[in-house]
Amino acid sequence: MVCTRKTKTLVSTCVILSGMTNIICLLYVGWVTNYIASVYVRVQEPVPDKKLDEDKGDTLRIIERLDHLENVIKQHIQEAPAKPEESAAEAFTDSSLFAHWGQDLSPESRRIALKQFQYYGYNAYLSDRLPLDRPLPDLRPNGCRNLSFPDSLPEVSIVFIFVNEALSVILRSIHSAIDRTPPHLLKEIILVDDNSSNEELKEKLKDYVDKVNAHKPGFIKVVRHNKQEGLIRSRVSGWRAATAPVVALFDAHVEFNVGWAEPVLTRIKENRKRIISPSFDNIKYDNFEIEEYPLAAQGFDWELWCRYLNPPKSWWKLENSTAPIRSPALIGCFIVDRQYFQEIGLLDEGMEVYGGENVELGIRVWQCGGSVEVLPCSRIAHIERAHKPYTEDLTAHVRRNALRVAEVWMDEFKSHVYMAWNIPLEDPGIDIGDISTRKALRKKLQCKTFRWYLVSVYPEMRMYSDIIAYGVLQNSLKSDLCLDQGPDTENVPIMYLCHGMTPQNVYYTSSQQLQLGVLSPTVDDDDNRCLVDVNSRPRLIECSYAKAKRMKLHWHFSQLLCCTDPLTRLSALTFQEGPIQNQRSKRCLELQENSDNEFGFQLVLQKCSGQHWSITNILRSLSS
Ligand SMILES: *[C@@H]1O[C@H](CO)[C@@H](O)[C@H](O)[C@H]1NC(C)=O
Ligand SMILES: *[C@@H]1O[C@H](CO)[C@@H](O)[C@H](O)[C@H]1NC(C)=O
Ligand SMILES: *[C@@H]1O[C@H](CO)[C@@H](O)[C@H](O)[C@H]1NC(C)=O
Ligand SMILES: [Mn+2]
Repeated sequence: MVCTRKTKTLVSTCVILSGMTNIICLLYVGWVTNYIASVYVRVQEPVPDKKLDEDKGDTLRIIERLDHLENVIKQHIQEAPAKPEESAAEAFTDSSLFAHWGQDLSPESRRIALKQFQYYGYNAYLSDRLPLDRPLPDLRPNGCRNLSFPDSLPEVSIVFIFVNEALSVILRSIHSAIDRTPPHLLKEIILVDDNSSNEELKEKLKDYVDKVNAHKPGFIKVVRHNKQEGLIRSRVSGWRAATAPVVALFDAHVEFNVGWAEPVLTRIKENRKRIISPSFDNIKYDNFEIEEYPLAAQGFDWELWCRYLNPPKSWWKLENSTAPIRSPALIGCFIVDRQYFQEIGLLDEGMEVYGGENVELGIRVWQCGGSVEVLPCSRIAHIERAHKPYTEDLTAHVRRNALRVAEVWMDEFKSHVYMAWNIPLEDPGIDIGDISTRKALRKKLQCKTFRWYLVSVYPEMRMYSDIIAYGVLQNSLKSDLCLDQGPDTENVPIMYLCHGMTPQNVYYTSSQQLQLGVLSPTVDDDDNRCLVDVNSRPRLIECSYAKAKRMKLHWHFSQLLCCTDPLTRLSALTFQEGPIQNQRSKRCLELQENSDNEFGFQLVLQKCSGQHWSITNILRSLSS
């Protein structure tokens, strides 16, 4: 689970965690509480409110820059010379681990704590020193304590999956599950060890399990993978071992809160086609304090990273904070009727490692006649790690998994996933494996279309059916440079060495807008930014704003070669390299030599001199 909080308008600073393999970006949450899913994004201290209005005009859009930053910083880390052992002490004070914790520790303890932190992505040193049965604040909305539930509810098997998790964190997950689930409802606990190499997870964990099972034979079952299968197939392994009528699939770094089970089991008993997520709170990775999160539905962006959403309008209208929240997808931990889970096809076991399976499950359940909901009265606290054990090349796995979802479930909207990842729709050169059984499943279950899903279940998602070309934009004068949205703090596009990451994503629409940067996922996010001629200078302005203010945001790009395809007899819309010319000002977007500039060229709007641009992918043919 990597959904973390995010915001709309924001200000940020990024810090490098000394000695760590990833970065943590400090993001500031603006006026709409919103969230984003990304391993590299994490909310930290809010910055005071005043920046908001000041920066309204040329708002900083750090999120759109994260990919770029991430790369820059990774390079920085790689290039940084390895620190000699003695000077490592300095790094201790820099680490985010010690920002809110551990100031009083001895240098030796700090060294040990930091080492564990780097290994686990959370403060295992502290976890080892906290009671396994520590109390949690009851964060349920008020009405929850008042609800009554049927006497007879189905039993549940709780599955915890892990790889190289700190033993104390696993044990606290187990303890909280046992302590806060009514005993007659908890049939068993299943531990799935995805081939951990960590020694303490062998003998010590076994001792603990044996001790519990001495009192309750068979109560804790352990499933060990003799090769690493990834989180997706680990969940399915856990499900296979489960015997109760309902199965709860969780990470092993959680703490169950009071009364979590009854609302869930009631909803599933009423209708077995409901897949339920609890509401999540955060266990801070540094000091293990519980941070209350606002109620949220769970969705995704067009790269299919999960993200938290505001609950839908229909939910607010009920004015009942205990009512279930309809959710387009799942974050990854959920509770499901054991047999129904099989009937709808478990998880896509053709996916690798991590990511996308939760989105796929949500889409599939909705399209195939079930539903997904988040329950406000069922709360689980979960550690959002500073970094994950499955990090190696995580993005490549998420992308591959996302393409499987796109190909099987998204019909004509699959283009959106390719566009968001900025890869060609035809022959992208990514092996997504065999999807025939998933396609057969969709057919067998007679599932609805993705358009139905977008309209009925996820109306917040933005549609981009008007995009006709996308990719990076290169100029004939110097083809190793690409149009780029430029420094975070500015709305001035630049030419930069081509790296093809989000800040260089270009989208050209049938209404002749040129959009730059990340594809805005939902209507609650900032709009995309459009290239605009502002007083003869190229600028990036939110498209809806530019349109409302009647700014010069329409660009004629290249020739449309309209000809009839002899085979299909359709008029095909094709692009040739060509100039990019503003419709109203008639000025062209061009490069001008400028030796002051880092790469020798500067982006200008000027009288057209015949420079040509090319964009990587052409998307649509228009039927005649
Ligand atoms: C439910 O809570 C309200 C206050 O929020 C209280 O007045 C009422 O008595 C409670 N009902 C029950 C059945 O406990
Ligand atoms: C992990 O996998 C290796 C082989 O890849 C195997 O030898 C080892 O026993 C496995 N460890 C566990 C705990 O299953
Ligand atoms: C609020 O929602 C809960 C849970 O669905 C339900 O049991 C309760 O009746 C609702 N209360 C009102 C006043 O509608
Ligand atoms: Mn997790």
